[in-house]
Amino acid sequence: MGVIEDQIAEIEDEIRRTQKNKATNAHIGRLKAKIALLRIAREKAGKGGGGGGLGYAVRKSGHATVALVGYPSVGKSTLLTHLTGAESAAAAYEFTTTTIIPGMLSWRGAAVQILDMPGLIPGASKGRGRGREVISVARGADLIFFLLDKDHLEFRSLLAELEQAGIRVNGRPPKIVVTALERGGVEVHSTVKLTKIDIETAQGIAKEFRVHNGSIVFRQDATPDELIDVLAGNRVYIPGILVMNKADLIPASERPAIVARLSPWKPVFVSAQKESGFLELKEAMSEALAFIRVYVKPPGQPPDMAEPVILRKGDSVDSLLKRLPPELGLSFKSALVWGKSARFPGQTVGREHSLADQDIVTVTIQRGA
Ligand SMILES: Nc1nc2c(ncn2[C@@H]2O[C@H](COP(=O)(O)OP(=O)(O)OP(=O)(O)O)[C@@H](O)[C@H]2O)c(=O)[nH]1
Ligand SMILES: [Mg+2]
Repeated sequence: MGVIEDQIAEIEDEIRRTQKNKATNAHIGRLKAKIALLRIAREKAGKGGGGGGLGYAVRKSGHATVALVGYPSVGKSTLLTHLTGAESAAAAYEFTTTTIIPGMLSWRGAAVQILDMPGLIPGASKGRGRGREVISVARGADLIFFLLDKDHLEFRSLLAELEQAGIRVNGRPPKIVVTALERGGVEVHSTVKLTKIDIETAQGIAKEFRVHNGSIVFRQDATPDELIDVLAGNRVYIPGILVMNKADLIPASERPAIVARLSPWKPVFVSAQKESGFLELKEAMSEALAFIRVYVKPPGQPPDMAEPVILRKGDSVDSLLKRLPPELGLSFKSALVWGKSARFPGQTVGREHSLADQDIVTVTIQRGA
């Protein structure tokens, strides 16, 4: 264990020993902020000099990327192979997979890249196993499948590993705005009643992040951890789906107990080997990835309804332009939109406009460009 590791362990210990009450809130908040900062330092140190970025050379492709995360031997490689046809060796011993193996799944016109990964075990974020690399790939994914089998129902420790690396599964960015100023101390404002954090704690956490002057505006009843997430700034918010594999080994009578144990998560039961439950899994996947279909209508012609452009909810006209011939992006003037995202049919919009499912879009370009 490194020096940073020791420091983190020491502070975690101090938090455990500290009695939790009103008088110690601010102190605990600052300790948590210190841990967050040390973890950021650890990530930076772990990346080394060479290039940085992903530990593995995986190029994202398709409309979205799904990472398969789970303990060794739960059936990640079997699932990849049966879902996409990509070969990834499966075997009855642990750590069969030692690198990232991609496959492609076509579903309702969308191409989804699935990444098989080495098994993940607790301690991964501290560098155990291939954990660091697995986590860095998961960070870049658009969706995570947590694979379980009946001998590995305890997935919360893996979730904690991802949490420690700044990945917030099924979370949303906290509605907190921090603005740094030159002087005047740190002012705390809120548009809702704060029940989980007090002003002193918020100010103390901000100080740890070197925000000595400025304002913190809470638009939700946030926790100290959520304020730390906003100040740390390197968090990613990724949807996750629990996939209960090897369902062929689970008698129907045992399912309710498993469902109860995993609550409030709702697992999708599949058998990678027998290819059962795949339809439900793909439906859950495409819902989580929130694909939308946008039809392009060349000026003066009917829209091309046969080949929609696949985008994701919240994507803008700019994302659409990236999928069209580059000339359109370069000489872009405006877009005309018909459909749910338009205030009226044929509304003129700019690059920033968010599109909706089934929209029809005409791109107009500058003359002479
Ligand atoms: N009965 C049953 N066995 C399965 C199923 N899926 C996988 N297995 C078996 O479980 C064992 C492990 O499968 P793998 O696909 O290698 O598991 P993995 O998660 O990729 O394992 P690592 O690469 O070591 O992390 C193999 O013996 C598979 O045949 C399933 O749906 N049902
Ligand atoms: Mg494997």
